[in-house]
Amino acid sequence: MKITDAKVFVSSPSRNFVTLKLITDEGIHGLGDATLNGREKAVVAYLQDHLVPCLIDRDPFQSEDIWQYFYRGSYWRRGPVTMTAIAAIDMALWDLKAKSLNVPLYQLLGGKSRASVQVYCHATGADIEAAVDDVGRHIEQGYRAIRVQSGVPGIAATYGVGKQGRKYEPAQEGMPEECVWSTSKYLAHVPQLFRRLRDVYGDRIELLHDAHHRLTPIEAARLGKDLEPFRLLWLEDPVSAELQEGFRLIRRHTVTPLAVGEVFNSVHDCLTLITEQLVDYIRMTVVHGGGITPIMKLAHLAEPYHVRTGFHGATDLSPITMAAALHVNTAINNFGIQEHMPHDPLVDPVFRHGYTYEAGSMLPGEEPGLGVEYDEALAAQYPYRPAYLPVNRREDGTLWNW
Ligand code: CS2
Ligand code: MG
Repeated sequence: MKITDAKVFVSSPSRNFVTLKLITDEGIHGLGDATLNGREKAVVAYLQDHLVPCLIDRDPFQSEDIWQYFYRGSYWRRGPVTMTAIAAIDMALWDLKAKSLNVPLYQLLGGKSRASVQVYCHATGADIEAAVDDVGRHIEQGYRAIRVQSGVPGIAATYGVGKQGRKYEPAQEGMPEECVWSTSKYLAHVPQLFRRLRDVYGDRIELLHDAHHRLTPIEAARLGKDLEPFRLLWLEDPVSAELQEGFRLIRRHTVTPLAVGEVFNSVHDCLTLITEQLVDYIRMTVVHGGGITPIMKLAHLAEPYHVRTGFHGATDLSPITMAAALHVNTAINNFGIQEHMPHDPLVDPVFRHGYTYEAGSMLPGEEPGLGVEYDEALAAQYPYRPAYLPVNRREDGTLWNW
């Protein structure tokens, strides 16, 4: 089998997605997600101008060699644009391989290690009581693990909390919104939120929280300590993730489990965190981490260090990445939990998928390959619209972590 053509699509059914389609001489095609929130066009150019021309006439079964060719061969390694582009190709190759063997992808990754994949959802509210109510709604939908974010008194807009009761979306059309951040107000507020949640719901559910990289290590250590009585499943992204050594300090002070990695794109970004057991869950996922090939290696590396996976699954990752994550999660031993932030209803008809949600868990489905089909005609009805994540400033105007 040979790759004869490749197409890169950009479509915006409610938000932007970049999709790669690899076409072969045997009439089978493979799909990959190439979406990098707020930087979509950079990945399109990287794929179209630099990678796709090198793919023509290659054997799509050689997924390892093709991955190494693009990773090692470029001289310029790593970085989110590069790794998202390589990830799209890698996903499409695995999709093609599994389709041509007529098996769901998880069968090629080790087969079924569990009956289903436990997911966590997002509950949010403008204030504590609104967040408590939203948690109740998600319990009714069957979720047993819930990430909770709420507005912070004195801060006008909090990332991760929808505006005017709407669901939040990790990008907004137009130029980036500028928000104001106060660490002291945040640190005083979050323990009150989780105290109330445990008062109302007891131990019926697992609770998670995302600090969105906004703290310093000693502030994160304080928050972790303050949250210990409320037994979180994890505290996510407590500090900006570049300085892995910063987690040593947090770890010395708190037994609140830690999760990190949604902005990582290489095993080198998490090597210290894993080998020193500084985190409990690693969140680097298929689309931004270079594809299924390196994510499987990452999971296997983490296994002896008691680090489990907790892959990123926000709405800016397309259903192709969700499908890939579910196949990986089904096969590996050290799966922890999967983020599930359901897409807008416009998305699923464009990316018809075999994966399903039921009672707090998901299944990858039994269709050959990833189990996703891309409706090109429908996608063409939703042209690209520039959209960005917000930026954050501290109260004195200093630019701060988003
Ligand atoms: C968040 C995301 O899902 C999460 O954990 O941190 O909303 C994240 O901010 C976006 O996916 C970034 O594109
Ligand atoms: Mg996050």
